[in-house]
Amino acid sequence: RLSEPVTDFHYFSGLAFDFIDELLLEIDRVTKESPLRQMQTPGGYQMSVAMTNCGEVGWVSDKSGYRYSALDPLTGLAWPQMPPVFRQLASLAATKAGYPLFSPDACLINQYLPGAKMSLHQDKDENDFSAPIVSVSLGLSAVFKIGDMKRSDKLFSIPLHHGDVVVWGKSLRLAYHSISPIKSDNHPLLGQQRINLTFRKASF
Ligand code: MD5
Ligand code: FE
Repeated sequence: RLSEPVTDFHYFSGLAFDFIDELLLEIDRVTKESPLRQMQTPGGYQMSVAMTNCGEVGWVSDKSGYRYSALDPLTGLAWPQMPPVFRQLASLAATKAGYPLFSPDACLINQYLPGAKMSLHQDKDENDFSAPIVSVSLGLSAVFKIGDMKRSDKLFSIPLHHGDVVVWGKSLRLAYHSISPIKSDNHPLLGQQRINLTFRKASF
C-alpha cells in the first residue's frame, strides 16, 4: 500500500497560523484544569512526552494498558471541554482533506521538551477507524516518520513545523509512525517545546 511515498495524507503548511493566539490561550486553560503529565506505559516505563486531553474522552496509559477514559485519572473529573477554536481548526482541515463530517470527540495534547520522542507505534485504541486523525503542530519542529502495517516496513520522513496541520486519512489509520527526539532549540512563541494537538473520533 505504501510502496509509493505516503498517500491519503493531507499536509496544510501554516494552516494554524491565523488561530495561534487563541489556540495558545485555550491550551493554557485546558492544562490548568487537567495538567500535562508523563504517563506510565504498560511495560512500566515513563513516557518522555507529557500529555493531557480535552473532549468527551481522553487517551490514557498506565500499568494496566492504553485506553480512552471519560475521566482524567489525575483529577478524577471529566476532561475539559474541547474549545470551539480547536473544533473549528480540526473541521477546517478535515473538510479540506475531503472529510467534511469529521466530528472529533477526543483531543490529545502532547508536549515534547527537547529530547522527548514517540517510539514507533500504531494508533489502535479508537473504535472508529473510518474517521481520519487531524494533527496540529506548534512550536519546535519535529521529524515524523511513517511506515506501513508492519513494524519492519520502510519509513518515510516528514518534517512538521509550527503551524502545520496534517490530516491522516483512513487508509493510514493503522500505519506505524514515530516522532524522532526533538532537537534543542528556541521557538519565538512557544520557547523550548513542541506541542501537538491530535484530534480523533475515539467512540462510535
Ligand atoms: C505527534 N502523535 O506529533 C503525533 C501526531 C500520537 C501521535 O502519533 O499517537 O499521539 S498524530 C500522527 C498520526 C496519527 C495517526 C496515524 C498516523 C499518524 N499515521 O498513520 O501516520 O505527537
Ligand atoms: Fe500516534
